[in-house]
Amino acid sequence: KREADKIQVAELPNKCPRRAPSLRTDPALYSGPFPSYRRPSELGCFSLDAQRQYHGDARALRYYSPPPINGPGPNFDLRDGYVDRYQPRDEEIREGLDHLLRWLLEHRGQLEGGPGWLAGATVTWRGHLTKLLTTPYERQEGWQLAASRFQGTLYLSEVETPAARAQRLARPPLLRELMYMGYKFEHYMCADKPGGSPDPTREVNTNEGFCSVLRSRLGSHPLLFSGEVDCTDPHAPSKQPPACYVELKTTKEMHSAGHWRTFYRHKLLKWWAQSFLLGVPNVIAGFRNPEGLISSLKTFPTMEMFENVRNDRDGWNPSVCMNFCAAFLSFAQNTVVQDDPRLVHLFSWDPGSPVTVSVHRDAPYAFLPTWYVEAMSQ
Ligand code: 0WD
Ligand code: CA
Repeated sequence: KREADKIQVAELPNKCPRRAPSLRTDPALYSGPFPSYRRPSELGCFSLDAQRQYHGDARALRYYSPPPINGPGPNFDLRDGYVDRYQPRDEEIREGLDHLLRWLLEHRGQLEGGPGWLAGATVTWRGHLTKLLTTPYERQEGWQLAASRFQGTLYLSEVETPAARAQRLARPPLLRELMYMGYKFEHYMCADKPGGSPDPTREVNTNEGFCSVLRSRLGSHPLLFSGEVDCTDPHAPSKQPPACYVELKTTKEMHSAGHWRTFYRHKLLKWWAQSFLLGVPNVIAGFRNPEGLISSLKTFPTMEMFENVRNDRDGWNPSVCMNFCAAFLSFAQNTVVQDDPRLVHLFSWDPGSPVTVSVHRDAPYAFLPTWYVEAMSQ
């Protein structure tokens, strides 16, 4: 396993013995058998309220409440409330890993796996792992991940690239509305209480969120990560999280085999990576027409998504995604040797290039907050 990981790190030519190591991302390099991935188990959860305040409980969890099967079918107006009932989160506030670190600080004494388990683990957001999984197939957006080792644990926190920041600040009005529509769909599909009905007249406030904290392991890499969960299904066959969780998505109504093919090759890869990591068994898609109405729904079981591209030469392969992620974790573990919360190894990737590394100290890249480092050092 270790040997296999090493091969992917570009060999240093003799003429240039001091060149910094890098990691290639070509899919062909990672097409081995599917690596072991421990079934994710939930360690706990937390909620962020309408003011983005942390609570160590499930108060922001919502309950899956789809329209009745024998009813008239959905007719959700996703644009409703965009102008007058929308409270978007302030995206200038960079939270890094802070909420997850607060959870970890408050539960570090109760972690299963023994006292040494955390020291050998990687701690991050699920969303960061999703980006790693899809990297071998990504042709548009690069990423930067900051890494620090502290008390043995490797922490990974995304840094917004200059290109991503520029794109966010210049986000076209149509794209802004599209983002709102994704959240609005959740309000048509979820209730605040089990057995309750959705209330689409309520304001959409994207500060609110429910996050699950999970333990898993990819190959030899123990993982502790957190991801935002849309809702839980009170009627799910398993009441045990994450098996009861449901991911909600909206996508354009499709009208040709070509549309479906493109959807399978690109969007479904992202849906699969995100839900597979956390162990969410089903993604419910709402298809929206050009007027912003959802008129049909479809369930995509996470474990069946790959079937849509299994025989497609231009499709994606889950083994490649997971093998690359494992190789990146080995690369990061081997690169970040010094245990120092103020030291940052910045891993940068742009499509078509290998992952490269640069080293930084303190601001602006250090991301482990003083309150965390001090409390953990007590
Ligand atoms: O500060 C940062 N750089 C980031 C913070 C980047 C990514 C995430 N986060 C935080 C957010 O504060 C959020 O509470 O992590 C949480 C979500 O974590 P995740 O589950 O690891 O992220 P991801 O899988 O990318 O997204 C899950 C959902 C999204 O749903 P869709 O259906 O669009 O995938 O979390 C929401 C979004 O609804 N979300 C965010 N909400 C607020 N701020 C953000 C964000 N930056 N990113 C995703
Ligand atoms: Ca969602």
